[in-house]
Amino acid sequence: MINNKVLAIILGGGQGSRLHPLTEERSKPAVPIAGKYRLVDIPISNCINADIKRMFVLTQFNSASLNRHIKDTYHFSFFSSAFVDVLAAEQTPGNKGWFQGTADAVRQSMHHFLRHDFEYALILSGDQLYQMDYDKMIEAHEKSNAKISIATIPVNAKDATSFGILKANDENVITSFIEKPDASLLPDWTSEVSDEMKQENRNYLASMGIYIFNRDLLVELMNNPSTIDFGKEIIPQSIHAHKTLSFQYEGYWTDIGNIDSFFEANIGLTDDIPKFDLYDKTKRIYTHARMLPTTKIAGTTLEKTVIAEGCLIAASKIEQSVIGVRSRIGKDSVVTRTYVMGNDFYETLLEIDKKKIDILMGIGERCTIKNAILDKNCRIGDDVKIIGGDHLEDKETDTYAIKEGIVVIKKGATIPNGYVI
Ligand code: ADQ
Ligand code: ADP
Repeated sequence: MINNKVLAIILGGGQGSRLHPLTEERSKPAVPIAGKYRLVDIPISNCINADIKRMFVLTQFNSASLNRHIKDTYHFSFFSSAFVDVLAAEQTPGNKGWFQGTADAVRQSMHHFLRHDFEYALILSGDQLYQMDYDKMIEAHEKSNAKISIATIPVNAKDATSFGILKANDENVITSFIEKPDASLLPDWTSEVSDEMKQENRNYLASMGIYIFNRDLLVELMNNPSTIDFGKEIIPQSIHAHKTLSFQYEGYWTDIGNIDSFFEANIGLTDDIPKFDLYDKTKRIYTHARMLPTTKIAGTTLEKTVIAEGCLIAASKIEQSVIGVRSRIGKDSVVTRTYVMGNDFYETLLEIDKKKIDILMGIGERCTIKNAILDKNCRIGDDVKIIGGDHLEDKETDTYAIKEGIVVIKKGATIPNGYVI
């Protein structure tokens, strides 16, 4: 039965440029991950797996790829009330056309939510990789008669400064909260955690940015136009006025909001036992069903590599890499620790001939590519060397950007034969 009590609100990204240049031409929820999915598929799939089938995705701008992806992927029965709707920031006389922060995004979209019956709003972040059963959180919320619940996870001191950190009493009711505390304040913010977490030095309880709000309270809180963010204002101001529960989670969860964490999360899928399990049939991750042909590989040594459908691969070696749909990799090329997002379409032999394309989509012959992300539809010529690493300084050109040693080739960029980065 559809979870009729819950309306999900997925926060699809602010103005921030943390995932730039992957977000240069698309909104953040549309960024491709794991070779065949998009960021937004993660929270949507978690919702579907918990039978929550009414979802709004809030995003800063309407991108064609996001709308097409949602429209082509999430087909619910005509007779069901299920939907996934994208709400992009709207320009009205009263606002400048951007969501100013997470709470502001929810506030500006309240009129859309209130048209639906729901008891609880489940507010989710659109840039996290995890598989969590929201049902258990909703159950705990109901049982405790809380007005707000926050999913929490133990983290170590290094990570604690980038999250909301909280303390809870024996009944898991949150008693104090601080958003992104300075390292000097941390000694006051440790919590009692399980032995397993203690061993990993994860002594701080962090907010996962996943919230349940009772409908009436959310309406009341959104009536105050001066609050911009959940983490900075709404949560710290609410915990003393309204019963707020900590729902502790200890499974795999990672923020993939910047290039470095996005890269590591993707490459992590090539581990022997990846922390994020795409093969668990009880926690399926859904995406666009493309009906692509199988992948063809000739003469390639593959080490710890995942390859999506429809690829044509003749490389000599691919190691610790994620190769996305319709990728083409030429002879004698070596690809290491790289996320190749793949292509949106195939170039036919006729097209190649007619347009006199000299650099085909994909990776050419005799290339060496390491520590890189290749966005969709890139054209990498022959004999190209792209070698990311700590030796590289951050920089940006028309065709690529370097962030924390990772080389990101922009969507549709052409890298000429023999080019070296
Ligand atoms: P941050 O992740 O720093 O901390 P924020 O930048 O507000 O918080 O982003 C939360 C989510 O909302 C992200 O998915 C982001 O893309 C999205 N988002 C941000 N601004 C938005 C906007 N204007 N419109 C639409 N979506 C927007 C928060 C909490 C911390 C908590 C961490 C956990 O504030 O307390 O620890 O999440 O990751
Ligand atoms: P994805 O694989 O990312 O989910 P699709 O399989 O839906 O995306 O295809 C991506 C988009 O590329 C589609 O909108 C498709 O129409 C478009 N596309 C297909 N062929 C071409 C082409 N020759 N030139 C540009 N875009 C194309």
